[in-house]
Amino acid sequence: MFEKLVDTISDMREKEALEIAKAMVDGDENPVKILDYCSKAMEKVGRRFEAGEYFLPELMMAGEMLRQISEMVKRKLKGEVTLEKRGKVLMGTVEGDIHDIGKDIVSFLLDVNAFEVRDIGIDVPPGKFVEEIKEFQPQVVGLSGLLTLAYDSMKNTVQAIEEAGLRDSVKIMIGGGQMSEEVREYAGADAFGKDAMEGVTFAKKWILGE
Ligand code: B12
Repeated sequence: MFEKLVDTISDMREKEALEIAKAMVDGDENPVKILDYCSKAMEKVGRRFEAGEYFLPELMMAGEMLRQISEMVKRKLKGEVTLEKRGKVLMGTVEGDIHDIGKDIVSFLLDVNAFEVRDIGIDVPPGKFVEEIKEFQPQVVGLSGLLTLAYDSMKNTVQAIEEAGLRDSVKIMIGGGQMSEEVREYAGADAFGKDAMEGVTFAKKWILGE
């Protein structure tokens, strides 16, 4: 079933992919595992794009399929959990980058794990992060980015937070397709998360000491 999901998404068989996803969500499959396999499918799509087999319309279609599947999973998880919020996380995709599927997954996994999340969207300039930190006062800031140009945006964002005198009040995590431990070091962030669950793990560690 999981392999079929990966194949239908990466082969752009939208109707089938959504049907399979729905059957999995309605069945007893682990919702987080469904999203993991969707990410695998997106990697495949990305490789085909790189190889010149796919173009922008395919990227967009894949993005749309994943958004719909995320919504199904989200509804299912939302129905299962209602917990009192136990800390605040500010999430955004950094300046120059408009990819938001991964960020949205991180945001809603944090949400269902009882964190109050303020998601400030895509292409967010460093100054906007600073403004929002002042207003929302999160303990954790999550920066998402999928483009190599996001490396510098992440660095600039961390720098702006530091210049505003707010660096000691927040822990900063980064993530997204092209990110790595090296980028974390370059940007001056506190942690790099390879998937959305790691984002939840960091928030639990930093906010709840778990
Ligand atoms: C779908 C897609 C798009 C869609 C995005 C739709 C949307 N609403 O997001 C559209 C069509 C808009 C798009 C546009 C472009 N794209 Co694009 N896109 C992709 C694709 C195929 C999938 C991305 C995705 O959604 N993955 C699935 C999600 C779930 O994975 P994820 O984001 O990595 O998130 C997971 C983890 O990384 C983590 N995570 C994410 N954020 C965070 C944050 C924190 C704090 C933590 C802890 C964890 C975390 O959790 C998530 C779940 O586990 C990738 C290929 C790839 N391999 O990534 C290319 C890719 C990212 N795009 C690419 C490119 C080049 C572009 C364009 C420049 C194309 C163009 N010529 O216009 C534009 C960029 C425009 C811009 N300024 O941003 C390149 C980037 C290359 C590079 N080195 O910079 C890629 C890698 C494709 C490729 N192989 O060439 N794209």
